[in-house]
Parts: sequence; C-alpha cells; structure tokens
Amino acid sequence: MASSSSSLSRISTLQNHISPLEANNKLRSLVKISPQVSEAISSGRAVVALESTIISHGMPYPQNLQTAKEVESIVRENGAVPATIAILNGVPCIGLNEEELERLASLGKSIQKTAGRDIPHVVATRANGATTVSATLFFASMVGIQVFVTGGIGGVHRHANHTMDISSDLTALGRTPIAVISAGVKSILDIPKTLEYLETQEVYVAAYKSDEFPAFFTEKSGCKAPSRVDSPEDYANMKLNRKAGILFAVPIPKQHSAAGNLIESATQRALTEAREQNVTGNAETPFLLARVNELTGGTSLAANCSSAFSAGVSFLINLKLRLSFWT
Ligand code: PSU
Ligand code: MN
Repeated sequence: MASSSSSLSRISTLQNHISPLEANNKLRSLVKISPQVSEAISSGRAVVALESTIISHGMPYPQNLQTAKEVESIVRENGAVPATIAILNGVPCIGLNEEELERLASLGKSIQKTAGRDIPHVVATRANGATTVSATLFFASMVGIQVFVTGGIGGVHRHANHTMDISSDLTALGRTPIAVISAGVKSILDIPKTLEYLETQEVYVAAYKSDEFPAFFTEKSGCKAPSRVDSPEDYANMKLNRKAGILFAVPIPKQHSAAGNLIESATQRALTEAREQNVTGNAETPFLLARVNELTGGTSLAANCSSAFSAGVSFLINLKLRLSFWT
C-alpha cells in the first residue's frame, strides 16, 4: 500500500507546499492520542510521558516489555496516566495499548530509532519509529504534557572533540519547557562535557537529595550536580514558565546500584570495540548499551533499569502530591 508515489505525495503534503507553521499543524492533526491520555489531558489529570527508544533499542526483549509495563503500572498506581510515545505506521501515538507496546518491544532494533530530525521521514513513509528523548519531548510538548520520565538521557559522547557526536536530546531539552526526570547519564558518555553542554543550552539541572550528579547505574559520577533539590518544597519556588527544560537526576537506590568498576571496565571495552568496528552516529548508543549489558551479565542490568525508573517515578509522584504541579 505504501507505494513510493504515495509516500512522496505524503512528503509533499507535509513539507513542500506549506509553511513551517502549517506543517506543524498538519503533523498535529496526524497525532493519535489514546482515549485514557486524551481524557486525562482534557480533565487536567496528571500525565507522564515515556519514550520508546529505551524499549526498542535500550534493552533486550523480553526484559524491555516487562520494564515498559512495570513503569506504566507504577505511574498508574500513583494516580497518573502513562503516555508512552511512538510512531506506528507513520502515526505518532501518544499512549500505547498493550498490543502496541508488545509490538514495539518485539520489533526491537528493527524499528527505526527516531530522534527529532527523523520525525518527518518516519511519518511520511508510514514507518514505525521508536522515539528518543528528543522526539518524545517534541510530541509531549505538542499535546501539553509537562513531565517526562526516562532512564538515561543521551549526551555528549566520549571523543566528541573528534566526532562532534552530541545527542539532540540536549538541544531539545534546551528549547522545550518540560521537566525530565531520569537516573542521570550513563558513563558510556562523557558526563562532565554533557553537564557543560546542558549549561550552554540553559537547561536547569538538579540532583535529588545529592550533591553529585548520578551516572544511572551508580549514584555517583564524580561530577558535582549544578544544583541540589532535597524536597519537593525546594522545587516549589521555581517557575516553570521558562523556555528551556529542566532535568531532575534521581540517583538509583543504593541497594540496586551495580558495581561501578565492573561497568566502567565493560564500558571501556565496548568503546574500543565500537571504534574497531567503526560504529558511529545513532548506532553508537544502542551498540554500547547492548555490549555493556552483555559484558556485565545482562539481566541484572535490565532489572536495574526498572529500579532507576521507579526512583524517577516516585520523585515526581511526590511532587504531584505536594504541589499543584500538574495543572
Ligand atoms: N541512554 C540510555 N538508554 C537509552 C538511551 C540513551 O542509557 O535507551 C536512548 C534514549 O532514547 C536517548 C537516545 O534519547 O538513546 C540517545 O541516542 P543518541 O545518543 O543517538 O542521541
Ligand atoms: Mn549522536
């Protein structure tokens, strides 16, 4: 059905004859919001955006499906509505049903990793796309969702001084006023440079109950957090009407943090392999995540993803209970 001529006419409808504003309106009209998310948005209930590349490319099947379901149920148990975001057959979907989640998880890396720049292509060719943090921020802000929970965000890659590889997650955060809650940045990336770049992008960064910025698997990265938030009350004085995003880094609970040294040596080895095998661009993060997982025993790390998620979710649920943050 999706012949190349119909794909081309879809591209021309989307891009050729209309202004950028009209193109965004057109894209908005293609978006499908699930009944639960739509009801929650219109009645002002809490909605939490969740990305889908972490499901397709960040973890192996079936742990990915299990984690995705667990995260959704944690959000639900706390009275909020989860909105996992992905593009299915060219339709940007805000909120997935069980069957769609299963499809996304089992497709794994065969689904296209979709950052912000890839959205027009995936939509126009009616492809399936798993949204990264940058693309998820775009759709979440389009429908008015204010909070987004994920595991680890993309950042400045090691050797970025040679490769210029800096995740578009950081620039998207710089222009999207959404609060992203994550377990920090994995040490597959250059964490000090990532923090510098977030500063350049005017992203407010705070660690929760810690002076140090966390490194996803471990509570500490060796970098001081730009600021610290100890309670939701601390956060209450902040105004959300800025143009840039906010990054809350919630350290993984102590009992779940895996041995830092083991992960660091696996990371070093995975980075060497990536260079030897000439893995670059958007293939690098999934390659490194998979190799570090393999080298450190897989399942235990996949389980850690859900602990890190839980930490993020409990932080924002706390926020919701104590502040009228959601409306
Ligand atoms: N880091 C992780 N887990 C992930 C990702 C990053 O620890 O799953 C995924 C996220 O979807 C993130 C994306 O938005 O990778 C960043 O990819 P890149 O480095 O190609 O920009
Ligand atoms: Mn990149």
